[in-house]
Amino acid sequence: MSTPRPTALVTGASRGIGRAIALRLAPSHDIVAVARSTSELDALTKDVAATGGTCRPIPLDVTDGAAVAERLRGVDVDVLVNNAGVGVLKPFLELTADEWRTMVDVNLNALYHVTRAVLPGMLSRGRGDVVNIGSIAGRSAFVGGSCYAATKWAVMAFTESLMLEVRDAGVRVSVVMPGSVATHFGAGDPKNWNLRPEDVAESVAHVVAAPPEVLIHRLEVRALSPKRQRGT
Ligand code: NJP
Repeated sequence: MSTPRPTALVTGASRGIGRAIALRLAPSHDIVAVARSTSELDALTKDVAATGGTCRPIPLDVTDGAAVAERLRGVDVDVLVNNAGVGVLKPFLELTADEWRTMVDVNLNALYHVTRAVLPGMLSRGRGDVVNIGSIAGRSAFVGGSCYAATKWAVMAFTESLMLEVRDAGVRVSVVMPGSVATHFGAGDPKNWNLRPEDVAESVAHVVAAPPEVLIHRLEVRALSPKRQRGT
């Protein structure tokens, strides 16, 4: 009898880094893909199936706590990747209250909703991985990042506190902190030197594949040099 494959739930899987993480983990995990865009989740599901994997799309707004609890009830998750995030990067006085609230809701409050839904199962099984996608903005502030950087600092603190809380129960909690990645995130066009979403996905796969007794708690991933064209 074959052993069932572990399940990886990825939020923000419809595009960008989350999509790349889902595709990277699909050869070794059954994927549960969460985001709001149904058509993009369907496209991911087809792409995963084309490589012989399985992907269950769950269209969901991760800021809706009641909907998250309802839709994730009974879903056993071995690996949770809290990746969904938004960035409105502009001077503080130009940020609207709605933009501020959305960033706090998606980048921080949703971590409560989604983690709260799947962590009890991990604790009862005595194993699991929670990988939060932070940012180097969670360590270095920048102009235009008053709210975004604040949410990513909060992700760092949440990650470390939860790690200390659940490590003895066998659950590993980690943060992967990328530099700039070529996605549709925030404003501005991707630069040639940016990290690719696949680079971040590789780091997440590395964290999850660590030997069972090893915890890679914090991983900062940068492009080698903004002064060099990639591949030169
Ligand atoms: O962003 P993007 P990235 N409910 O805009 C989803 C961090 N990061 O891949 O709902 C559910 O391409 C949205 O799905 P949809 C960043 O902070 C990035 O670059 O369909 N899902 C989409 O799948 C974030 O934590 C850079 O619109 C919601 C995804 O989030 C993570 O990387 C640098 C949602 C966003 O895809 C992924 O960002 C860095 C909601 N309410 C850290 N709202 C970078 N790109 O440079 C959004 O250091 N989503």
